[in-house]
Amino acid sequence: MESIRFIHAADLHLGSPLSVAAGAPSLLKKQFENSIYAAVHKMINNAIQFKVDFIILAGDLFDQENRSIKSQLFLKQQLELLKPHGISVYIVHGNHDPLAENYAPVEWPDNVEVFSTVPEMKVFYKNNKPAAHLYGCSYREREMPTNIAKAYNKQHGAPFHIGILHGQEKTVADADNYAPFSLKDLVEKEMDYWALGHIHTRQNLSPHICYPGNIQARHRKEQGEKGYLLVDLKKDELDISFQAVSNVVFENLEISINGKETFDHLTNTLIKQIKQVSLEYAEGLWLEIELTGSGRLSEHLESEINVEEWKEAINEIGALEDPFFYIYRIKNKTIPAEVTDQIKDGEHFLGDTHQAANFYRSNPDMLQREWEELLHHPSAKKFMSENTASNMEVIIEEAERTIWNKWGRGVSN
Ligand SMILES: [Mn+2]
Repeated sequence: MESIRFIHAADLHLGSPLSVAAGAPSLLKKQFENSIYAAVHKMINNAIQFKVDFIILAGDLFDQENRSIKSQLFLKQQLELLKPHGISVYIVHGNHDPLAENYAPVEWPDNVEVFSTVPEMKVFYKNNKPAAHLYGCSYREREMPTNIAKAYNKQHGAPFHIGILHGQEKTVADADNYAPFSLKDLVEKEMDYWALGHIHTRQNLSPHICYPGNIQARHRKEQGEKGYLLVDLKKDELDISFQAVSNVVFENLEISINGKETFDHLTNTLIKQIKQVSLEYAEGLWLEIELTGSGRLSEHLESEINVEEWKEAINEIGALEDPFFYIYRIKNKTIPAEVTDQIKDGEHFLGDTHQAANFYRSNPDMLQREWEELLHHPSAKKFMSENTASNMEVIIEEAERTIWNKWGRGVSN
């Protein structure tokens, strides 16, 4: 029976600057800096081990238009490893690594096929017979305002048809410059599979139209395990499995201090919760911890020195775990016990503060409007900054905490 097996990856972003929390130990920083290379290498080994027919790289292989020579030589050397195994590679270039840009060129080995900047078809042969038609188009410039998918024309003569596209659905904000398409455009082409790239979060637009996401997280906002898709295409059958290859994984965890009377109790709970984050492949976890709830420990968590010391102590434990974990930030969102007690006892001002904070949380527009008024206030404006949209939640938190600490203490003393 006819079948093909391939790897679909995208958005390697080789050469991406990886900035990390300033306090991280140098060993971890090094490991993180090397993480994309390690992930790509793991994928190449998998390709050989899983005996795939070919690999599709759906754009943004390199992070910058100038493509560091280091990244190019690395990728070339990796793709060469596939050659003795008869594994081909199909590449389209995206907005980060367009073809027209000026870069020091590296010649690809002959098992690599790069799609040009006009939509074209390439034939994959298996046992000397056409086994798949692949359709693709590389970006010439950083911007690709045309709907190139529309120009992919299915040509009969092979059992399987695969579209490769670095682009974004029209309905997504900022799609205009990234080969915007509608789901209908893709469905109408009647491909067996669409290998998409550009969106860094793994997602399927339909069972056979998929973004694999990027291969390794580059910062805290790219959470969870990352990797590629392993695709098995048979007649009337499609099998897709996600394969994790990212070395370093970012996660956020929320821990409640409710009912925790001591730091060792809280520490045990935290470590237990960290261990529940299951990792398929990664060597370690980079964590942001958000502390919530209310209780005695809240008061101690207000001291930055305490939090820093506690964090260091937990990180010493984390360094010895396998996979290791490293906490790069602890956010304290706990409410001091005395504040909740006072609110319970009818302390109306603290209660009102809490209500007002919740009101602004659910009506950020209102806060934005009041903020803008303050921007023009003769004496307040020098303390204000305009870039607040993404920080509204933090501003509300800080305001609430400041009021609790000043007023709450004042009343109880
Ligand atoms: Mn892109």
